[in-house]
Amino acid sequence: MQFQRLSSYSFAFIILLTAITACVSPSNPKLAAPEKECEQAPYSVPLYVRGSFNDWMSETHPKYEMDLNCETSEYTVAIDIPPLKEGGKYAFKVADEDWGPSTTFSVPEGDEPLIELDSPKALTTVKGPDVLTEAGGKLLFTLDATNPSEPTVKVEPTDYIPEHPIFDVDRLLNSYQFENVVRDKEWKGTGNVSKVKQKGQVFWVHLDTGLKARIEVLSDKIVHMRHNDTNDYENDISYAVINRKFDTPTINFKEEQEYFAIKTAELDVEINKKPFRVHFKEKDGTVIHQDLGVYKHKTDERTYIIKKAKSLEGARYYGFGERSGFTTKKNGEAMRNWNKDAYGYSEHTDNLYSTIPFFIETNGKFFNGVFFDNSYQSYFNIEKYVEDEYFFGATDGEMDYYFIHGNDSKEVVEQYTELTGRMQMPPKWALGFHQCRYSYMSEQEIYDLARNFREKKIPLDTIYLDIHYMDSFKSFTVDKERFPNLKKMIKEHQDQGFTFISIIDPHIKIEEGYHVYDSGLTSCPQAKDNTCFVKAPDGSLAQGEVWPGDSVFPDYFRDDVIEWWGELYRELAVDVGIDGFWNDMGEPATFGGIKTLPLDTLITEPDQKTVSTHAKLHNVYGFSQLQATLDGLDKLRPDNRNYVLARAAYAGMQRTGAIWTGDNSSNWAHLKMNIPMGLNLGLSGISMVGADVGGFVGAPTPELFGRWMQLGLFFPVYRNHTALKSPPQEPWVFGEEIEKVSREAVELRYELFPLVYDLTYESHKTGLPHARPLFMENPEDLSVYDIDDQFHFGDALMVAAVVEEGATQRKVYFPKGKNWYTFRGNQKFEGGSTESFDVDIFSIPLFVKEGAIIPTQGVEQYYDELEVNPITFEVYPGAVGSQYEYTLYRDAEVKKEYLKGEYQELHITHQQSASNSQTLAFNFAHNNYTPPEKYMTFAFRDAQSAPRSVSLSVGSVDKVNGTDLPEDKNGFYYDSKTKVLYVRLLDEVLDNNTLNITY
Ligand code: MIG
Repeated sequence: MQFQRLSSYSFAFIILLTAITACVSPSNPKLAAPEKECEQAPYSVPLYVRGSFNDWMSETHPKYEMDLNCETSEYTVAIDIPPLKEGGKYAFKVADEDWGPSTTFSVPEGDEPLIELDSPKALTTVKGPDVLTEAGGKLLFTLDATNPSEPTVKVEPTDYIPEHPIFDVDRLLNSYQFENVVRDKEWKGTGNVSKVKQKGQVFWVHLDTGLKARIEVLSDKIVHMRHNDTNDYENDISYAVINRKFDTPTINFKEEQEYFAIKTAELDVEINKKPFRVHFKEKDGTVIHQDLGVYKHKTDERTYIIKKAKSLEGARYYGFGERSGFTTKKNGEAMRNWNKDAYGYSEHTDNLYSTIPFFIETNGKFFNGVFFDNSYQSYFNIEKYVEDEYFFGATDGEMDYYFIHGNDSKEVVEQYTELTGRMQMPPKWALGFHQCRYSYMSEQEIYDLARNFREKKIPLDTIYLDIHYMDSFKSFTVDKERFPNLKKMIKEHQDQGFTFISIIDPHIKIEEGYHVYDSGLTSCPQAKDNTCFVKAPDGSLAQGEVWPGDSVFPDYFRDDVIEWWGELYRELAVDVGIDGFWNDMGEPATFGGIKTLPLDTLITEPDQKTVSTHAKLHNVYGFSQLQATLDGLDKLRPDNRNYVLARAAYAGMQRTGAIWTGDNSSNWAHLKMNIPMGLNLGLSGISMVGADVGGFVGAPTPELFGRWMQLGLFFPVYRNHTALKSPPQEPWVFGEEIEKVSREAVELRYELFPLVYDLTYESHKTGLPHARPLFMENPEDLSVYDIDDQFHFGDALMVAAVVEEGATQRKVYFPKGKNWYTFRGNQKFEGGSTESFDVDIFSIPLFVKEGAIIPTQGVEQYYDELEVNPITFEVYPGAVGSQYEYTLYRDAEVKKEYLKGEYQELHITHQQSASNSQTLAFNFAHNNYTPPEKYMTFAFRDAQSAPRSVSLSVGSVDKVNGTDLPEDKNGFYYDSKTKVLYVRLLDEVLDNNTLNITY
C-alpha cells in the first residue's frame, strides 16, 4: 500500500487578471486597479483582479500592486507570495488562451526558485518570486496592455488540498490525510455497539459512547444511515430527498456473535459490534462495501465528521456532480463541495457552482451509489492518499448517507432520483437551440440577431437577455433606454417563433425607491420586522457587494419570502411575456473576501422555524432561490411548464430546472471537458445540462467554435454564450464554412428532436440522463470505463464528436458484444474493434447500435414551425433473435396537460426474428393525445435485398410504384441503391399491430 504523505502545507490561490473595457462593464470598485489611462494603450482601462484569492486559505489575502506604464503600455504586477514551509510547493501556470504546461518550484530554504514559462502573448515578463523562503516572496510580472486577450496567471499547489478560508488549516489538512486523522488523538471513532433495537424499518444502534446511530432500511436496496452527536433524530431536514417511501422491504433481523445482520431480499447489512461498522454484502456473501468507520473531530464551534471505506477491488468512481477535468472517472482525486463563482475555471479547479454529493462506485460487476446528504462544506477523497480506500466528510453536521445497491449504473441513478426527484417535462422549446451573450445591449441588437438567424436559416428557438436588460443590474427592472419597448419587441419575436429567457440575480440592491428593495423590507410577516432578507447575527441585514452595488439577499426558504419573490415575476412573466428565466450568481456570489456572504449569516430552514448559518446553507442557497422562482412562476402561470436555467445548485435540483456549467473558456481543453462534466452531472441525477457552446471566457477559433456546435447538440441544454468583452460569437461571424458547419449541427439537433424529447420523457420517468457514459450502456465491456471522448445519447446512439484541434482522423472504439452502424448508413462495425475515420470540419461521427430504432423528423427553424412534421424512424438490423424496445412520447409540448394524462406513449418493439426477417410490434401504452401527424415512416437500413413480403398482422401495406409514399395509406418501396426499405404506416393502424418483413 502506498501512502503519500504531505510533508507540509500546500497553498492555493488563483489570480485572474483581466483587462476589461470600461464602458459596458459592471464596475468592481473594491478591487482597486490603476485608474490611469494612457493614450497609446487601447486597453488602458482598469486592469482588475477578479475571482481572486477565493482559494486562499488564510483570511489575509495576498497583497498585490499594479501599475500601468504609459510609455511601454505595460502593466507591472507584483503579488506577494505568502509564507511557504519547507517542502511546500507551488505550481505555476501562466497562460493566454490555452493553458500552457505548468512548472513547479519547491522551496527548500535558500533554493533558487525555478520558473519556466511559455511565452504567452499577453505576458511580457515574469520574474521572481525573488526570494521565496518561509517568509514568502514576491512574484513580479508585466502584462502587455495593448493585448486584448485575457491574460491569466494562476498559482496552484501541486497537491491540491481543498479547504476553506475560515477553517483551521492544520485540522483541515489532517482531515484530508486520513492516516493522520486516525493517528491524531483528537479524531475519535464512534465506539462499540452495545445493542441494536428494531422498530419496523428503523434500527437504532446504541453505542457505548452513549450516542446512537439510526439505520433505516428504505427498500430492499437502499439503506439510510445517520449518526450525530446530539441523539436528536427528530428533525430530518433534507434539501434533496423528497421521497422516502419505497416498496416495503422484506427484513430479516438477527444478532450474531460479532455483528447484527439485517437481511433484505437484495442486500445484507452487517452491523459490526466492535468497533461499530456498517458493511454491505451481496446475497452470496460478497462484501460490496466494507466500512472503515465514522470519525469525528470536535472543536468548540463544530464537529468535523468523516467516513472511511475500503474500495471495491478494481473500483472506479463517477458522478460527484459538477467536476472539471478531462476524465469522467475520479479515482485519485480529492474533491470539495462548496458552491463557488468559478469564473474562468480550469481543469484543475476543484469545486464549481453546485454541490451534488453523490457518486457511483463500480468495478463493472457491482454498482453502488453513495449519497452523502450533508450541506456543509464537504469533500470526497477517492484513493488520493491511501490506495484502495476512500473517505468523505464535512466540516460540520451529521454523517448522513444513503447506500444504494444497483445491478447496473442505470438502476443506481434510477433509485437516487427516486429519492431526490426527477425532472418535469420542460417546454419543448427549451430543447431547441438557444442563443445568448453577455449581453445583447439593445432592442436593435435583438432584432438584428433574430433576423440573421431566420435569414441564414440556422434554427433557433430561444434568445437570452443578460444583465444589461435591467436598469443598473437590478433584478426585476428594465433599462428603458436600451429596451424602451421590451414587451413589443418580445411579442414581435414570439410571433416569429422565438421564445425569450431573461436573467434574474438573487442579490437586491440597497436603494430606497427600488421597488424590490422597498417591498422586501416590508412584505414578509414571518420576520418580526417584516423583512424578506437574510440577517447578520446582530440582526442587521447581511450585505454583499455584487453587480448593482451593495446588496441584500432574500431568505428563500421562508414561505412569506417565496410568496413575495414569486410575485415579483408578474411583470416580466405575465405582462411582458418572458417565457423562461435564468438564475445566476446564486452561490450566492459576491465580490471580494470569501466571495460569498459571511458564514455566520442567518438563514431560515425549510421547516420555517429553525434558523441556521450560511455555513450550513451556503450550498443550498441557489437551490432555494430556484425553488422559490419555480413556485412563483407556477402560481403566476399555472398551466405553463415553467423553465428555469440555473448555475448554483444542490442535489435534487433536477426537479426544478436545468443547469449549465458556468463560465468555461473558449479553448480546446474546455471543449473536451464538456463531455466528462456533462456525463458526471447526468450520473448525479441532473439530465438537463449543457456548457456554454463556443466557450464563455475568451474567443474561440472558427474551428473550435464549429466543433463545439457539433458536440453541444448532444447535450439537452444547447446554448451559445460568451462573455462581456468577448467578440461576437454568433454562428456566422466565423466565415461561411463555419456558418455551414453550425447550421448542419443545429439542423441535426432539430432532426433528432423526437429522440431528444423522448429521452427527456425517459428522464422524467426514470431519472436517466440523455448523455450517458459508455459504461452505462455497455457495462460488461471493461474497456469503456475509461473512455472520455465518446458517449451515448440515449441507449442507442454513440457520439464520437471531434474534439481535437486540427483533426483529420477520428479513432472510434466500438463497445463489445454488439455490432454498430454508421448513423443513417449501412456501414457496419464489429464490437470490440477500433476504427479510424477520416474527418473534415463538417464531420460529426455518429453511430448506432445494431437492432436500434431512432426517430427523426424534418428540420424546422424552431420547434413548432411546421404544424405537421411526420417522424421517420431509422431502423437498423439486429443480431438474430435480438429485441429492441423504443417508446415514442407525444404531447402538447409546452403546457402541463401531460400531468393530467393527456399524452400518447407508443411502444415499439423491433425484433430480428431471423437473418431475413424483421418485425416491428406496436402498442399504445397510453393514448390520450392525438398528434397532428397521421403517419410515420420506417427506414430499414442495410436491407440487402428487396423484401419478399411486407405485411401487417391487421391491415395491408402496398408496394408503391416509384418513391412517393402516400399520405393516406400504408405503403412501401425499396431503394436498391442505398439498400433502404421505406415503409409508411398510418397511426390509426398501429395499435396492437405488427409489421412483418421478410427478405
Ligand atoms: O460574473 O450575467 O455565469 O453566464 O453572462 C458575471 C453576466 C455574471 C455570470 C454567468 C454568465 C453571465 C454573467 N454572469
